[in-house]
Amino acid sequence: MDFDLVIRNGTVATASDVFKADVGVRDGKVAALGSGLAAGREEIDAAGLLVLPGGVDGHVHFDQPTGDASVMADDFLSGTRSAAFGGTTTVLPFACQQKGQSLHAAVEDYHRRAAGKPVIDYAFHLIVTDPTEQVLGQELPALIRDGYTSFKIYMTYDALKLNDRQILEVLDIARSEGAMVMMHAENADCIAWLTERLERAGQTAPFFHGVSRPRVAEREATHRAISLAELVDVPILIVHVSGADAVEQIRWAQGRGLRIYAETCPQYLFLTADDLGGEGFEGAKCICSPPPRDAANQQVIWDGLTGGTFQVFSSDHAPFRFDGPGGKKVNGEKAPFRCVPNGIPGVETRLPLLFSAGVMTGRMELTKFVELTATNPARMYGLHPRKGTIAVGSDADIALWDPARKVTISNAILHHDVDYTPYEGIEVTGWPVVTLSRGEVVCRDGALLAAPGRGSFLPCGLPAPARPKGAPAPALPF
Ligand code: DUC
Ligand code: ZN
Ligand code: ZN
Ligand code: ZN
Repeated sequence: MDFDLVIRNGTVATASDVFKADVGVRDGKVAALGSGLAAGREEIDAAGLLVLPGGVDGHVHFDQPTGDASVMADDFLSGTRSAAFGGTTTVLPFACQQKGQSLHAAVEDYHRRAAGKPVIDYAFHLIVTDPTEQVLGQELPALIRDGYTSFKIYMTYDALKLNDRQILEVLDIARSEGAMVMMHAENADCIAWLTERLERAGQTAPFFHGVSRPRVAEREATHRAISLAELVDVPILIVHVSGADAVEQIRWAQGRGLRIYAETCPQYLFLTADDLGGEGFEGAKCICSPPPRDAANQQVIWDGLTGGTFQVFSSDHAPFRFDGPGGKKVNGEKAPFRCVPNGIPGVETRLPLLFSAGVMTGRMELTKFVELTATNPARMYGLHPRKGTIAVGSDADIALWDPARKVTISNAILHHDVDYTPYEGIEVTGWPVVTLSRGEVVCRDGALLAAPGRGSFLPCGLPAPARPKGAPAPALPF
């Protein structure tokens, strides 16, 4: 038997095993794992390298209209290019419904935005902002059946948020259709009340963004989200968890046997509230929601990652330039924090940061790294085992990592269209040197080898983790 490609002499890691093996690829899929595989038309010598499943970034924003003068810096080309250079081979950006818009119109809009651009495979999460009878009764069930099997809902932001009654209605649809719900859990009224008080006191610099969104506002909404999900009897995934208080609620729910899943992101491990308080307007570079907390909360997030509270580690890449058009300064350098575009880039640095500070320090097992960054996101969103693992039959989405390579992160080496990185100057050990998507080399040693548009749209299956607790198990595949 021969192969299109054989990756030889590397150390393969999955979410459960680390082993020496050659990987044989045929027709874009992993066709064999073993030693002494027959020749491939192409061969890559991976001696000294780790052969990891390409990362699955389950939370990114590309080319998402904001509803004001701000403009996202990355589209589906620059965003997926940046992802690929960071060792990620699948992304799940959002297709956001605008109030008054049909869900179908939103989905079609985002497919147009993506057309001809992605260099790696992608699927969409929906964002449901306007759960009309039509949306709940027809559009959402139809889209779930068409492979849009996860959606996000917001408890804050006037343009996006649902009230508790609406949340119950959409959770009920998720339950009956088997979709995964992602929850943005922050209490909108607490934030609005604090923001007005801060503004009256003239406390509008970027630093006060963090003050306006305290952990208690996240804790309350997290608890409420859990309670609503318990009432409906449906699993949910709490996204971008920032600190100890929300973690405590999630552990409480998990300890009671509820299927409550959780995601966290690099900003909650590598940034603190102090980063919002830099010279002048510098802190705007780190404005995101929920905001970064402090060192003690970073430790709680680390413990939650290694200890099983969190299932997924995503970037929440929400790219705005600092100086450029539509960016952080779109309303001027004196703009109150409320008027600063909300979000930070990180799709390319997600994996190297966690690998270096987690795996290379001994804090996190390599298998855990793969589980959090590739396998579990694929499972949560109905893409496993096609994506997120290295197994016979899976897509040959693979990143070759040099675990010895030392890199100082700087924006000059990144491939997004943002003009800064919040992680400037951080030194990491370990870097992805070759990224393959369905057996094709997308990037190698700093060069992009893939044509825009080669990435495929992925309809998602119904995620097994979204099944309610008492639901019957699906039939075994044999
Ligand atoms: N939530 C996100 O998921 N991303 C950017 C901003 C936000 O509030
Ligand atoms: Zn349509
Ligand atoms: Zn959010
Ligand atoms: Zn996000």
